[in-house]
Amino acid sequence: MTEKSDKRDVIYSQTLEKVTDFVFDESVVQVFKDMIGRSVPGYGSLLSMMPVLINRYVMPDSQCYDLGCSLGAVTLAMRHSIHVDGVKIVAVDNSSAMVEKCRAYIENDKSQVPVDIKCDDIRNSVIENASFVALNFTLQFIEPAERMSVIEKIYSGMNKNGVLLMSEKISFENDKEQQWMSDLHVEFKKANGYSDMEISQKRSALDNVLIPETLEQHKKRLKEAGFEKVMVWFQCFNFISVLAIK
Ligand code: GEK
Repeated sequence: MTEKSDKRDVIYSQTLEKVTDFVFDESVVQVFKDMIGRSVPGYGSLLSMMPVLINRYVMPDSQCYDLGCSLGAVTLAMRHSIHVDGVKIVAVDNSSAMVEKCRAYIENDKSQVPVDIKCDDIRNSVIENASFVALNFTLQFIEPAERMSVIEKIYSGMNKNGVLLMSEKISFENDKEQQWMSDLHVEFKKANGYSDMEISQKRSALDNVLIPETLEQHKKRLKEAGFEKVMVWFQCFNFISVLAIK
């Protein structure tokens, strides 16, 4: 499907008088696929592994959640990789523009696995009978003080042996590591055609919106919430993904 949402991201390509906080509005929806692919190192590789993870961990007669679903990339991977009976997918995003476009993609998709797409804040979502929950680059947009209650709620709505897949941009305690990894992230964006000005304006827009934590902070929170095992399964520069097993 070639459409509005497949446009190239030029949102920060002109000098802005004032850079305002980043929001997931209609203008972002239109370029989102391009934006996330050119901005998040490893996003495509990570998504390409979803079928393996979903096929391995989703249990029959359970629910799968895609929290912060955007245009439904993970939801679609779930739909195409679930080979057990009685599974429903719940996809949640609090951007109405994202949800509207996500609905269109899901309606166009042939799979019969039921999907309930909700325009809601994941802080309000009810999680129940979950065997697989994806927080793919979403927790980073929640106020740090509110992250624990989101993780605790997910944990208590999951079945025994259920899996939380959580991907995040991270920071590093070691200053040199922090510098190297953010330099590599900038190199990645430049290699993908973003100018220095675009990179710098986008950074300012995300400053108060995307708040990265260290891997240690994430692991500690997940363990405190009750997850038995927390494993990093993917890393590309300052972007990681973990599996947390109940
Ligand atoms: C993907 N998972 O393509 N409640 C619900 N949604 C939220 C909230 C919230 N409190 N805060 C942010 N969002 C996707 C990519 S993008 C990551 C996820 C990125 C939503 C927000 O509207 C956006 O759609 C998504 O989380 C984050 O695999 O852009 O870096």
